[in-house]
This record gives sequence, structure tokens and C-alpha cells, in this order.
Amino acid sequence: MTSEEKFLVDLQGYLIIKNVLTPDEVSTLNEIMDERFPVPDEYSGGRRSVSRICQWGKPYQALIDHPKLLPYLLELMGPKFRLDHDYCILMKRSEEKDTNYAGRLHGGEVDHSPDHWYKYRDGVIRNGLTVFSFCLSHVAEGDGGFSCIPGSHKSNFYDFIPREVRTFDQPAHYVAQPAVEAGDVIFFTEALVHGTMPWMGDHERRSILYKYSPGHSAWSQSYYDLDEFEGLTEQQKRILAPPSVGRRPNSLEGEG
Ligand SMILES: O=C(O)CCC(=O)C(=O)O
Repeated sequence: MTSEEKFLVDLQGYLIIKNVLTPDEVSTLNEIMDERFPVPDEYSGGRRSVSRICQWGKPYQALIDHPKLLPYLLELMGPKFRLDHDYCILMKRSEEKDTNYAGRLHGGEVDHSPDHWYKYRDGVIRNGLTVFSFCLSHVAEGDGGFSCIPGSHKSNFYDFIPREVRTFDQPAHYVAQPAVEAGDVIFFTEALVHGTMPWMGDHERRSILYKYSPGHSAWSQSYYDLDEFEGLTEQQKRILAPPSVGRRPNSLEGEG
């Protein structure tokens, strides 16, 4: 992670990491997505999502500890982190208003989500629940999808964000919807106010979200069952382990 990237994470609470996936990796992940999560007959647009996609075979399993992201995980979460949960978001433009509550701007260091936190001390950045969102399709400015209020991970006035801004009914200059290419990864801390803008693009949005927690904490009520995977490496097993503190090994190979 470069010093400029650290500056940006501290400044805005998210970061676009360019070209993490090669075009071949993107194609393979998209092909598997088509097979595993086919479009239902009645579907006419809107948001589709399914969890536990890291169990969709080797290419999805490999994203658990993608080598290009490990330096970011170490720098932003410390040596002991775990994959807490994962899912995908697929979106097609819909004529109907999206009433999906989860899509509204949410997050922030709020009491009802105590694992949403961002901390800086003595040159070290640490985060609670942390997201790496792999983009399997491009997103232009104005397409919608992932959006956020840059810098809000350090805000003290979450409750002052107007309801209409949270629901995207009222545009606000301080809400950003970053453009990305297929293969990019968006890192964001859940301490950042963020959400999903209605999709306006002509093509389908495809994102894969892998969410990591510090080794001692969990957002999800359930943990991964290692028996449901095939051929996990020892490193992946450590990253998939349930939360703990005492004698917890470091997540990465060669990190002690
Ligand atoms: O990528 C998105 O659309 C935002 C996802 C989101 O809101 C979340 O991860 O909590």
C-alpha cells in the first residue's frame, strides 16, 4: 500500500484499487456467476443478491486471500483478520422505484453497529468491518450502484444527514458515486456512510463483496463451515476461522 493510498483511505474512507483482477479472471468469475446464479424467468430488473459465493469453486475461493489485496488487509486490519461474510450484488435498470431499504445510505460509527469503526494512531490505520468489492462490470459516473459520503467515516453528525438524501430522493453534492472498470476493487470501511444508488446503466452491474472483520469480532451470526469447501490452503483456513482472541494465529503465511 503506498503512502498516497493511506492518505486517501484516511481522507475519504474508501479507495479504488485498480486492475486487481485480470480480464481472464473477470471472465471466469462472470461465467461461474451465470451458471450459479442464473436470471430468473420473471425478472424484469432491480437488485439480485446471494451469499456464500466464496464457496463457488476455486476462482471464488481464491478471492479470500487474493495476493494483490493482502498488503491492504494487513495495513488496514492488522495481522489478525477474518472473512466474516460475502455476497454479490447484481443490478439491472428497473422502471419500478427500488424500495430496497438496505440500499439506502447507511453505515457510520453508530451505536447499533458497534463493529463499524475506523481508527488511526501513531501511523497505524485500523478498521472494524471492512469491505473489498470486486467489480465484474464497469460503472460509469451516473450509472448508480456503490455510493458514499467521502470522509464520513470520521463524521460526528450522522443523524443530521437528511432522510431524502439517504434514500437518494434528493441529490446532494457531498454524495459520490465513483466510476470503476471491471477488475477494479473498491475498498471501504463500514464506518463510511455508503449505500447503493438505483441502477441507471444500460448494462448489468456485477459486484462481489468480501467483508472482513478483525480476528476478535464478527458481524455475521453464522460462521463458515470449512467442510463445505474443497482444497482450502492453511492460510485460507485461518482467514475463515470464527472469531477469537487467545492464541489466535496471524492470518497470513510468514507473518508470525
Ligand atoms: O456496493 C454497494 O452497492 C453497497 C453495498 C453496501 O451497502 C454494504 O456493503 O453495506
